[in-house]
Amino acid sequence: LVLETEMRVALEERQFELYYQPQYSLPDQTLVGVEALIRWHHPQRGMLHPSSFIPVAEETGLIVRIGEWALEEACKQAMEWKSLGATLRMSVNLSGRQFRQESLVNTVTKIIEQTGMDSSLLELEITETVLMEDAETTITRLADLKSMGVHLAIDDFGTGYSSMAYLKRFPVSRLKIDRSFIRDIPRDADDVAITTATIQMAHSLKLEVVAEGVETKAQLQFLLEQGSDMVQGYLFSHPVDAQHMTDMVLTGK
Ligand code: G
Ligand code: G
Ligand code: MN
Ligand code: NA
Repeated sequence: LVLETEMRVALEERQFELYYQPQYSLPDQTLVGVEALIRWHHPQRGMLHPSSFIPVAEETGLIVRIGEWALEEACKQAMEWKSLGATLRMSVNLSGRQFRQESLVNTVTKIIEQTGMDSSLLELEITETVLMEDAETTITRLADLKSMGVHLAIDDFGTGYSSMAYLKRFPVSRLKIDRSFIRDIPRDADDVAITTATIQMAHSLKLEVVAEGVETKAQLQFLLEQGSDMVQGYLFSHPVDAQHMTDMVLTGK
């Protein structure tokens, strides 16, 4: 309850901030996009990561307002980078409650209009678990979003229970392999097998693959060999604030 009140205040007093983690295409390792990741500068407790407040925001429903703020902020930032000559895709996370919100499509439309966002640069990430919860409804919701020109990605792929039949029917462009499968590559033979198979399956379904949590050169080498389309992780960069990301955008790294 305290946290809920504090989050309402945080929205009003602009205590939330977006960090950005770069994503690179393979094999060229060009900077092609960023994932927006929310942070909370709590007046007493310092910088808080989403794991400490997003679940509560989700329970109380405040995630809807926080999510609108994040989407608007991310779109503004993408357009600012575009004005500097850098056309980067902007990936924004949607939680289950946001994805199921009746008003989602209207909200996304409104924010795209207000910020002048190029909708083809916007990607919404939804976890595999959320997508599979009510898969039939998911299909129409995804189709509505796609008709706006927005791209869709399945986040944390491999941690949920995807049905291949639905994967085929979901109008998504990308699949993000959860970092738990990348962590022990190349040492863990199971993770090597799972990641190899996931990349092959995704490509058979004409989906692009983003490998998350890439921390080592050996992991990168493996992903290059297996044909992962994109990588994201500490090997390249931690999530950084807008100013730092702008510096990276301007130097192309
Ligand atoms: O930033 P990491 O460092 O701690 O992020 C942890 C989790 O928080 C991730 O699973 C991510 O999807 C989620 N997250 C980060 N930013 C947002 C956001 O703006 N909205 C939602 N709904 N989830 C977010
Ligand atoms: O669930 P989602 O994929 O949206 O969350 C991204 C989370 O992964 C963020 O918390 C981000 O800080 C974290 N992250 C990004 N790159 C790495 C990495 O290379 N290693 C680890 N351990 N975590 C990472
Ligand atoms: Mn994500
Ligand atoms: Na993820």
